[in-house]
Amino acid sequence: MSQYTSFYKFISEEQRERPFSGGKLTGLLLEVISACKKIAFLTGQGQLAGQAVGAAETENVQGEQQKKLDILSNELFIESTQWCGYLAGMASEEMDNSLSVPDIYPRGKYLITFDPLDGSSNIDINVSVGTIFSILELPQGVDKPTDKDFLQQGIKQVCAGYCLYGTSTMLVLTTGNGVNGFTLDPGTGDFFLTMPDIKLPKETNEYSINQSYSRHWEPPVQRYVDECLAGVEGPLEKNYNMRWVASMVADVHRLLCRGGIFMYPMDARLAAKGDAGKLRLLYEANPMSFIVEQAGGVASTGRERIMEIRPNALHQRVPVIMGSQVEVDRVVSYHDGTTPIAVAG
Ligand code: P6P
Repeated sequence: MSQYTSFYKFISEEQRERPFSGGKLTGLLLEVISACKKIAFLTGQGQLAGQAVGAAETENVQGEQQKKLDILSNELFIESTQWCGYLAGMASEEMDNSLSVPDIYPRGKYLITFDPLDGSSNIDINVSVGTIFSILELPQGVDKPTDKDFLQQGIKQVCAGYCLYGTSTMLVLTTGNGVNGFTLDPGTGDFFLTMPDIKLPKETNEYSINQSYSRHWEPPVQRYVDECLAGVEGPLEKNYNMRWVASMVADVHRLLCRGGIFMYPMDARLAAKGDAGKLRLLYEANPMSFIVEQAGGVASTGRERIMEIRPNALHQRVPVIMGSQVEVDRVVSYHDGTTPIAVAG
């Protein structure tokens, strides 16, 4: 008898505490998790997946070279969820526009945004990648959703999660009642509750940023990172460690496990390209912000709470500074009164 609670038992007991939920979100989540298990199998095969790995001949709407696994993972996600009757439509990093559930299937009350394989450039070097998803409610009176129906503030999310394909496969999820982590048992194909009620430490001595862009950063971020580098002799009076996996799911999972601050801030390089950040609001920043806040952390652009941003485009990019409250609050305070970099229009 496993000492751990299965995901199905956990979510069923959570649902019992919400008698009016009707089980629709549970039903959708079970299909999302089914997609994640299939993606875990594919990524776990590595080069043995033959034709499935390597670069595709295409670019996504972001202008990023797609991997075959990006496209496969996107297709797996759609196939696993569109039929279930709980979903009305979906939006993905890998698709220019949103997709309404076809008329051959019943449409439900939820919308989902997702990045099917975040950090996919790490596949070729066998470093962790992940799936990120966010679940919203279909606006009242809408039957077939279009892009505008997905443009909801992060505070409207009913669920957010990620699946990390790492040394083990982990699902981390919030439905607004705290954050819980589940590990996949490859033998049975079940997820088991291994990190109940995750709480993000308020303090940290670990920061996460791509240091190679430091000459492009805004002064508040340069000031904070310089203070971390100054260590115990500097104003923060402690030594810091630095980590950068270049896979948001892996970097955010680490700070949920042991504290930290993850930053993909605005920089002059991005502004010159006309981008308001690197990471996408609807399927990276918002779901991760929901999880981080539910675990007791803070998620900001440096100048505003990420989950209060009113989206204006499906693939909108934002600056991201999230993690341990004391550190994020400090970086936000350094932004006070400063003028943001003008984005080329
Ligand atoms: P850079 C992966 O492509 C991603 O979207 C995030 O997962 C990750 O944090 C970031 O980009 C890495 O960006 O510029 O360091 O390669």
